Amino acid sequence: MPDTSLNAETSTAANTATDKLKSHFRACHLCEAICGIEIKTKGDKIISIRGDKADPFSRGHICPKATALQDLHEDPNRLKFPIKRVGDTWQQISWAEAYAFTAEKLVGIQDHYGKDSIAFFAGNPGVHNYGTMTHGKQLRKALGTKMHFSATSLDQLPHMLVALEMYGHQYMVPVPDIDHTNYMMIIGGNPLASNGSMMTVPDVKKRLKAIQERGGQFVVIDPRRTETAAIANTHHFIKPSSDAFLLMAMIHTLFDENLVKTGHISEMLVGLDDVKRAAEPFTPDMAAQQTGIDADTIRAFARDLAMTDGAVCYGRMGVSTQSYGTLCQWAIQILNILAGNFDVQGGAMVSTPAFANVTSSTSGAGYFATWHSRVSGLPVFSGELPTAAFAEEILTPGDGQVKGLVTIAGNPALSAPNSGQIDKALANLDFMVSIDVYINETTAHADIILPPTGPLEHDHYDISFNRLAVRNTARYNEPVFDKPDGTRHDWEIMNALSEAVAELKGVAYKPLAPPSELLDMGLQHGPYGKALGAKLALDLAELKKYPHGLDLGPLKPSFPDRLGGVHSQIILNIDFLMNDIKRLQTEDLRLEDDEFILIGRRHVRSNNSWMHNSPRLVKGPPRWHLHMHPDDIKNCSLKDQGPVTIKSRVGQVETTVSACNDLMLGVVSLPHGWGHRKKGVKLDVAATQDGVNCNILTDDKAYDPISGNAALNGIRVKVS
Ligand SMILES: Nc1nc2c(c(=O)[nH]1)N[C@H]1C(S)=C(S)[C@@H](COP(=O)(O)OP(=O)(O)OC[C@H]3O[C@@H](n4cnc5c(=O)[nH]c(N)nc54)[C@H](O)[C@@H]3O)O[C@H]1N2
Ligand SMILES: Nc1nc2c(c(=O)[nH]1)N[C@H]1C(S)=C(S)[C@@H](COP(=O)(O)OP(=O)(O)OC[C@H]3O[C@@H](n4cnc5c(=O)[nH]c(N)nc54)[C@H](O)[C@@H]3O)O[C@H]1N2
Ligand code: SF4
Ligand SMILES: [Mo]
Repeated sequence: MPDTSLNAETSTAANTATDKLKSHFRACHLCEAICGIEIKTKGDKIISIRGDKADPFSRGHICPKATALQDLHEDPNRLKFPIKRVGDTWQQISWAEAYAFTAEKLVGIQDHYGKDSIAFFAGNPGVHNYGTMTHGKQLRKALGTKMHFSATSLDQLPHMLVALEMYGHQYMVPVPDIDHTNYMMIIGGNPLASNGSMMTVPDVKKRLKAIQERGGQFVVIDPRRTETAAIANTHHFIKPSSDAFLLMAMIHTLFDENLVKTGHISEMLVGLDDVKRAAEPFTPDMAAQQTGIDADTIRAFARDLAMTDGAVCYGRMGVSTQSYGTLCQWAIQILNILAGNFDVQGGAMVSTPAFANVTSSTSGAGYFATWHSRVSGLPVFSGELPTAAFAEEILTPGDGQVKGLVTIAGNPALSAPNSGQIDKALANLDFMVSIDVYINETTAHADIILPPTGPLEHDHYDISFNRLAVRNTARYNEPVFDKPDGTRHDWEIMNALSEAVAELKGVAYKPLAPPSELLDMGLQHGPYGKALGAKLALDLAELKKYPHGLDLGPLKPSFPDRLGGVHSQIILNIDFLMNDIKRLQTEDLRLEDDEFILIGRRHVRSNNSWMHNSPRLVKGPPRWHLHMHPDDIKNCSLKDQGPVTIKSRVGQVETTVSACNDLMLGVVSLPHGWGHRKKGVKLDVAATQDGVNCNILTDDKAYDPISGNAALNGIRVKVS
């Protein structure tokens, strides 16, 4: 059992009685919506957390997770100092000892087994933490390993791969111009629960309703009548994993009914005829049989997209993390392009952020399939392998087997497919270090945990999400609290560990400047920057004058200027996707009589696997039940609110089933991120919750074969 004296008091010794009430403005970093918040403090205490009405982007909107920042900040389970495993207990050690020990272990394993015997797993919160964004690669570079995995391949890899192949840069991802669109099609996304993804859109409900108020409409296509579907103009059930048929049939219809109009980007397009030929077999009638959406409706979708002034098609997790993830994301781009909705107001546009703006000649464009994983031959994407291959690379003996692991802000034991196998793999390592704030299902396997400061103890700028925002904005926020004595930021840990590794290897290491200095440079050289003579003359000092955030205006058309250099065209007929269309033609989605299809589910009071230790978020009715249509419950002789066993090819779980009219017949839904009662986990509040880990059921062999992205949705299960 972990030693409970780990978190020696680190209070900044404030006397709250005499301290003044202070207001701090910052962005909530918990999800992609980056809402502005106002945190009132007295000394080292948080008094209140509210929406920041003066934030021009979020306009005061927050969700229940924002106030949970206080729980996170005050959480007695949150680690502050390094701990090292000693038998079955943890011992607090100094940072110096922690760095030396970790570097020695990592380099020792490499000396024995080779450079690539050390792997990395980087999780989602790293993208929400700008110190991890700027410094995350340092340690990997210092170790020189090519074995890197992340949540990208459990998520948005298809978006990035399509952006790379079509537009020439992995980060050139168009976002819906939601504030000006008159028709929005949402496929496999539930922004009312997720608050938007690959589309930074605070206050999404109001923004969706505004489409309707200006006479437009939005439609939702989802196997579940979601919270978003409930307020949409229309909702259409779709059979899970059949979306590619729908999208191809819509492309077919655009050609068939002469609705293709490519406007100002016509001259940039390569391969239009190939796309037309590829879509030919996918008639609306054929797609209707596969999807369950009737042919006339499919034709009407295509017409609405092409004939509405300012329309956009947007697809998210439901169509990314399934077996046709890349094909779906490609088809969505194609639809927006062919229907005249690409790079136009109200359509899909690439943002122009103040920091890390992307053109096709921006460095870090990315690369794909230049080498493949050792065991299953899955393709590399921009320096990382699909997480579907993570466990087998640890468990399969032979040259190149992974023996040591570094996790950074990730919880693959709950978030990656076939968790049973992941668990085995983590237990099989010679050494594991986690840069993380909790002893959770993953880090409980570590030999050493190096906890960074909490979010309110460091400054903040959203690198990724400003880039995906539906309006150009920038916001820098100072830390709310001073860093407690003796604690370290993520980026400081990364620098120090890299230095320790370099020293052991006998090479020089120059620590990377603090994130704020890198940000300052980037802002100066960005599109609004001082260095480029822009009117705003932006640098960090200037940006600090806008504590509520700086509004940089609506999205604007930016092609062809954004293209150039090696990638001056938009490639439509990507070879491997043209081939994947042939796979689709022979796809058989039929189920056996007693089979169900498992999909996921998100809830606004939960956030992947790591916020269930917040008392205020987990209160209320349980959110981890299996949802199932009442007729299916009856047919399976189950009882509403009764026990249920769910079985897949790789695993089995027992949980509680709830009748839910919002699900399509034959589809069951279980959220991910639950199941915190494992031995060794130190999450006292989360442990009071009964949920099970749904990734015991998801299959490491179920992935999109193009990208290797995990198919977390559309898993065949039996229910009893
Ligand atoms: N079945 C199923 N599985 C899924 C999904 C699904 O829809 N269905 N969704 C997938 C998706 S989209 C994602 S993004 C992944 C997420 O999966 P992961 O990224 O693996 O997991 P998280 O639950 O986000 O866990 C984040 C970890 O970061 C730690 N942490 C939090 N803040 C910080 C910080 O500031 N610094 C550091 N160093 N650590 C921090 C937390 O303690 C926790 O251990 O899950 C995927 N898994
Ligand atoms: N509250 C909260 N917010 C979050 C998160 C969270 O865990 N909680 N996680 C964050 C992260 S990491 C991400 S990546 C985003 C995800 O953001 P979203 O993608 O908006 O979130 P999901 O709720 O996973 O939405 C996926 C939808 O796809 C549907 N679906 C499943 N299978 C299929 C299919 O085959 N076809 C179609 N058409 N639909 C399908 C599901 O029913 C679901 O409604 O949310 C982010 N925001
Ligand atoms: S929607 Fe909620 S979790 Fe997301 S940024 Fe806003 S307040 Fe934070
Ligand atoms: Mo995600």
